Amino acid sequence: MKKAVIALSALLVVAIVVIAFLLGRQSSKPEAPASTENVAEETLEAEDKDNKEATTEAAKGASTVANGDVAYTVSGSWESNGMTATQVNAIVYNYKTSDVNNWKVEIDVPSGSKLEQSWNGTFDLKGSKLTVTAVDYNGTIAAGGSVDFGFILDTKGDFKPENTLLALGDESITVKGLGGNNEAPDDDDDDDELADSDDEDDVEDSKKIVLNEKDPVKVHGELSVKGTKIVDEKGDPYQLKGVSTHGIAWFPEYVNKDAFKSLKENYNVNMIRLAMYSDPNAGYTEDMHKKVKEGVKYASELGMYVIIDWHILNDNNPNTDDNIKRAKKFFKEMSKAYEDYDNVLYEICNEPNGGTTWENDIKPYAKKIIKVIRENDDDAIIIIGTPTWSQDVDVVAKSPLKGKNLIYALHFYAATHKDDLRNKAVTAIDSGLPLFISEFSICDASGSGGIDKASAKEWFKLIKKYDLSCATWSLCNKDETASLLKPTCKKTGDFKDSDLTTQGKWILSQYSKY
Ligand code: IDC
Repeated sequence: MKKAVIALSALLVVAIVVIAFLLGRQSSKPEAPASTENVAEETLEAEDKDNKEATTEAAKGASTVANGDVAYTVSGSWESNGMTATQVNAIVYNYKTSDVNNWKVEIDVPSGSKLEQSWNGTFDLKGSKLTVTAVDYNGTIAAGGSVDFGFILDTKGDFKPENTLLALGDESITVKGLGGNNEAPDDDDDDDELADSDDEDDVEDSKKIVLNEKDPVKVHGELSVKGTKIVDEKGDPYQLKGVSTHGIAWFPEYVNKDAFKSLKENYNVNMIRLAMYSDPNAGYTEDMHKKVKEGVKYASELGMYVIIDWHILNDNNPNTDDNIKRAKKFFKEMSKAYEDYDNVLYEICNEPNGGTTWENDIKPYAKKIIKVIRENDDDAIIIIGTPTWSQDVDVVAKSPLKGKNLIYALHFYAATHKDDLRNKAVTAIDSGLPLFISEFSICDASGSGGIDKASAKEWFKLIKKYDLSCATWSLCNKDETASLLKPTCKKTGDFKDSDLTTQGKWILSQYSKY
C-alpha cells in the first residue's frame, strides 16, 4: 500500500514536471503575430533603436525557435512572354543576440524558371535552385535585425517561394511557408511589408490632418509661394499631395473623372499632375493638348489642383529652337484657357538633362516661357525644372529667377537618391529657394527595380518638415515598380487598395499622415 502511494506520488511529480516543461516551452515561444509585427516594424524603422532592442529582447526569449527566418511577400504577378512573372520581396531576419556576417538563401523554384530582375542580393539560378547571397552593403545582419532583397521570376504557372534553406553564419535553418517559420502564411498577395502603423508619430501634434476634403480648391483657393512655402488663400502653408499620370499619350485612359475622384476620396490626393511628354518620339502631337484640357476639366470639377507638365525628358534641353517653339505655343494656349482658374499650376520643363546648365539653357528658357504665361495669367504658380533631371537645386539656389510665385522642381526616386540629394534640398531651402517635388517614387530612377523603404521614409520626413508639395509617379498599370496600379488591374477608375501595388499603397497611405 505504502509503496503504491510512493509510486503514485512519484508519477504525479513527473507529470507535473513534464506539464510545467511543456508550458514553459509554449510561453518562451513568441506568438506568431506579435513577433511578425515586431519584425515588420523593425525593418521599417531601421533607425529606431528602441524597436531594435525590443526585437532583440523577443529574440532572446525565443530560445526554442530558430535563430533566423525568411519571410516573403508576393507583390504582384502578371503574364510575361507566355510565362508568369512574379515579383517577390524577401526579408531575412537574424534573431540571434549577435551580428552575423554572412547569409545565404536557397529557394526551390520550378525548373525552367528565368530570373527577370533582382535587387539587393547576388543571384544564381541553377536548375531548380535560386541561391541568393549578400551584396557588399548587406552582408552583415545586426542582432535582431534584418536585410531584404527582391526579384522577379518568370515561371511556367504560378510560383510562391515556400521552401527555403537559410544559412545564417554557420547555422542552417529550414524555412517552410511563404511568411516564414514565424508567420502564419498569408494568402493575400497585398503584402503588408510596408504597413506602417507607427508613422503617425512622425506628424507634429500641432498639425491637424484634414482627410479627403470634398473640394480642396473651394477651401484653399488660389495658392501662392511665400518664402520657401506654398500657402493657401488665407496665407497658411498648404501641401499638395499629388499623383502624376504616366505619359498621357501612352496611358490616356487614366485621364478620367472616376480615376481622379477615387484618388481624392480614398487617398487624400488633392492634386493631379498631367504629364505630357514634349518629345514627338514620346507621343507628342498638338492633339495631346486636348487630352490635357480634358484632365484639367475633370480636376476642376472635382475641386482638385492640377499641374500642366511639359515633360522634357529624352529631348534633354528645353531651350533648343524646336522645343522652345512648341513650348511657347503650348503655354500660350494653356495660360489663355486657364487665366481665371485658381487650381492650375504650370510645370515648364520636367527634367532638363544631357549636360544642359542652369545659366546657359534652363534659366533663359524659363524667362521666355514665364513671360508667355504671365501675358495671360499673372499669378499662377510656375514650377521650373532644374539641371540633372531636376536635382541640382543647390546650383539654382545661387542664382534664382526674379518674379512671384515661382518654385523649383526637385525630383527623387528613393532607391537611387538618398542623403546626397536630401542634403542638396536642405541647402537650397536654407538659402531661401522654394522647392516642389513634382515627381517622385520610392524605387530606383529607372522606374523599376527594388524599393528602398528606409530612404522613402527619410524623404517623407523631409516633406513633412518643410511642408513640401509632391506628386508621385505614376498612375498606370505598366509592369514597372513605379506604377501605382498592379499589372493585373484592368480598371481605369474607382481605385481601392486591392488595385494598388504594394508601393503604391504605401505611398498613397502617406498622404493621410500629414
Ligand atoms: C519613365 C516611365 C517609363 C517610360 C520612360 C520613358 O516610367 O515607363 O518608358 O519614362 O522614357 C523620370 C521621368 C519619367 C520616367 C521616370 C522613371 O520624369 O518620365 O518615366 N523617371 O524612369 N525621372 C526620373 C525617373
